[in-house]
Amino acid sequence: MASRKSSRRRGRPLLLILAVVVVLALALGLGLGLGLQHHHHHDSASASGSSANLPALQAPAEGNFVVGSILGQPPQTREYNFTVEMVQGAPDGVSRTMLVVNGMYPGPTIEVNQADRLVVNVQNNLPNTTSIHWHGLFQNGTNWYDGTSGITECGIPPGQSLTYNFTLGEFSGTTWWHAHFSTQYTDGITGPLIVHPTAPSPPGLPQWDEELVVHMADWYHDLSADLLDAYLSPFGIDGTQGDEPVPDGGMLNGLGQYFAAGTGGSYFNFTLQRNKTYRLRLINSGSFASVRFSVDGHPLTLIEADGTLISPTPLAGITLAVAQRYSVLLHANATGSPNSTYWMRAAVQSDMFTYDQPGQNLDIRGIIRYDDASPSGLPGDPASADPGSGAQGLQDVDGTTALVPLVADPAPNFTVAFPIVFDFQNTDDGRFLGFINSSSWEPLKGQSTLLAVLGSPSGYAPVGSSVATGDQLIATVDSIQVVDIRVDNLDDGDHPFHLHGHRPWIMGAGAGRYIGQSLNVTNPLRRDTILIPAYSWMVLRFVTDNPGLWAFHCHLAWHMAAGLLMQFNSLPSTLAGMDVPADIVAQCKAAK
Ligand SMILES: *[C@@H]1O[C@H](CO)[C@@H](O)[C@H](O)[C@H]1NC(C)=O
Ligand SMILES: *[C@@H]1O[C@H](CO)[C@@H](O)[C@H](O)[C@H]1NC(C)=O
Ligand SMILES: *[C@@H]1O[C@H](CO)[C@@H](O)[C@H](O)[C@H]1NC(C)=O
Ligand SMILES: *[C@@H]1O[C@H](CO)[C@@H](O)[C@H](O)[C@H]1NC(C)=O
Ligand SMILES: *[C@@H]1O[C@H](CO)[C@@H](O)[C@H](O)[C@H]1NC(C)=O
Ligand SMILES: *[C@@H]1O[C@H](CO)[C@@H](O)[C@H](O)[C@H]1NC(C)=O
Ligand SMILES: *[C@@H]1O[C@H](CO)[C@@H](O)[C@H](O)[C@H]1NC(C)=O
Ligand SMILES: *[C@@H]1O[C@H](CO)[C@@H](O)[C@H](O)[C@H]1NC(C)=O
Ligand SMILES: *[C@@H]1O[C@H](CO)[C@@H](O)[C@H](O)[C@H]1NC(C)=O
Ligand SMILES: *[C@@H]1O[C@H](CO)[C@@H](O)[C@H](O)[C@H]1NC(C)=O
Ligand SMILES: *[C@@H]1O[C@H](CO)[C@@H](O)[C@H](O)[C@H]1NC(C)=O
Ligand SMILES: [Cu+2]
Repeated sequence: MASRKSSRRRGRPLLLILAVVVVLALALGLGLGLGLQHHHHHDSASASGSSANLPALQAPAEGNFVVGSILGQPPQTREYNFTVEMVQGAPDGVSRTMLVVNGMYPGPTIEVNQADRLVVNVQNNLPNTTSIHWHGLFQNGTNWYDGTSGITECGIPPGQSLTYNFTLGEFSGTTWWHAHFSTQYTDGITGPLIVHPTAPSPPGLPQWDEELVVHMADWYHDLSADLLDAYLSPFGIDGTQGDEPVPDGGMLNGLGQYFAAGTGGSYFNFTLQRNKTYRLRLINSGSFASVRFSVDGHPLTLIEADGTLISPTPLAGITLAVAQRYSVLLHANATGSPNSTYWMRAAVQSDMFTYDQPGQNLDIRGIIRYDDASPSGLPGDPASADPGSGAQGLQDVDGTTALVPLVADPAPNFTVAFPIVFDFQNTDDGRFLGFINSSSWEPLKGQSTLLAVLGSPSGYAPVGSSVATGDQLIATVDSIQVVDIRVDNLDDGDHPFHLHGHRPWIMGAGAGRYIGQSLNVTNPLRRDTILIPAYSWMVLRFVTDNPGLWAFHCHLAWHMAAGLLMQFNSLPSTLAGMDVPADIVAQCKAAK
């Protein structure tokens, strides 16, 4: 178990400064220089020797991002075949080894209606274990298909396969799927997941004609396993323990622009029909940075946040924290550009970056092209990001406090509260890890928490909160209760926390610590990924009516891998009467 020692981060203790000096001297002495770790293949022709035989990444097709045609179809089972594999790709002009599904980045868009059954056969052709998580879905009665390595499964071993088979339940809206093993999704194992509602649209929801998906991310030129090693090493990636790997660029629907390497990749193009209204489903599938989305010449109207419909809110642009989603409406009637083309912008936000990344380009773009535009015309004036005359005075909005759900969904009164604190700490073995209370999570070896709980329903993680073997901080509730998670962020960074299997109400938030401030029960926002700002408190509320082990973690890939994760164990007595599929149990045995 990793026990903590001190909680200093960017106020460096003298010891660490000395250690950095020693390492600098060593590195110089060995002729390594600094920065070697993270820009060794900026030449687009270069690739690591082992990648010579890898298949090539496919170019993203516009059709993978057009959805909506299945809306209204009768309930049915929709089947997808996923092959997870290594490919060689240069999505921003820089060649690297990527981990992807079916040779595509982003992977195939999954599109279902809420009453459907989804079956995904996943074949793992990687040299490492993998698993696929269906972000934001409830998995009510099928906790074992949540896809969380170490928690609900042990991962699919190399060469093996697993069929995920579940219904959608309460969720409808915009979400995504991604690998949930270490930092693997950072390398490309992600894609959109769109769930259309079966219920009719509520009054007040504006109509649209077409639906498009915009899947955005920050982007690294190195394999995440290597970046993670450097991040968790005694001296950190840049000489300072805890400084997260800084991305080289970003992606919009699988294309980015990295000009330092030469051509700078390409731009993703959407063709729009004049006078139609489009629902753009925005996803930040990245690992570290928030992304601000806007479209030159077009004001936007926000209507959805993480599956919750929002009272229509006009805005100039919107910033998505990692793993958050929004839907915005865009009316295609702009006239300002002679070529009838406009930039879509995915501006990668640098506020969390702690060191310079040479060559970095954070100004990531795609193109919206009207059907009356010449096929080769580029948008004018690249420097202008003006949302147009219709957007005078429009602001962005805060995704935690400023959004009002379209359909009132008042929170029930809480019955049980779990206070927690989180921060980053040095351990007594010299590591620098994320802690919730005094635990830094590590996946169990050859076992999932789910199987551990099933093996000992009252003993492994008794009702209440406890720290089980291997730093598993688990809060167990064995009856239907309304839980308040009272979070104090004691860290100097903002963290997008995600609760699996639920869409909690955000009951209140503010600077400092939670000392009983009043909460908002009237119509608080519900969303599954919530940005918790530095040095602040937040109260999240959910109902334990969904049996299983549910991870609650920071979605920054580096922080989750550094242990910033705890689990809720809901209704273990109900779970004890359910059978975990034999293949999932067998894959845990294989992982031993
Ligand atoms: C998935 O693969 C199986 C076996 O190869 C095949 O029978 C099935 O048609 C495939 N399904 C889809 C949706 O491609
Ligand atoms: C999926 O689960 C349903 C319900 O348990 C079952 O009827 C069906 O056969 C399963 N499908 C596959 C492909 O395993
Ligand atoms: C597989 O895991 C090992 C150990 O973490 C790592 O060194 C290696 O880079 C990983 N391979 C890939 C393709 O991610
Ligand atoms: C779009 O709407 C404008 C204003 O109503 C109209 O003048 C124009 O003809 C329309 N264009 C198309 C292609 O429908
Ligand atoms: C585009 O349509 C919006 C209403 O959706 C209107 O407010 C705006 O003036 C129109 N812009 C142009 C250039 O016609
Ligand atoms: C998108 O359109 C621009 C302008 O016509 C073009 O330069 C670019 O190659 C297109 N992108 C792709 C991926 O085809
Ligand atoms: C229109 O597109 C062409 C071809 O890409 C480009 O040369 C021209 O500068 C564009 N016009 C404007 C006003 O940007
Ligand atoms: C919730 O609590 C408030 C005050 O604390 C009380 O007025 C209200 O009746 C309670 N609601 C329910 C459903 O118990
Ligand atoms: C976290 O620590 C606080 C303070 O020691 C304690 O009151 C709380 O119960 C702990 N939370 C959990 C989930 O164990
Ligand atoms: C509670 O949240 C709603 C948004 O859902 C907002 O309109 C209202 O002003 C908030 N009330 C308080 C007391 O903060
Ligand atoms: C989960 O299913 C149970 C039993 O069908 C139901 O009572 C409960 O409300 C469901 N919870 C969610 C979150 O869907
Ligand atoms: Cu974090």
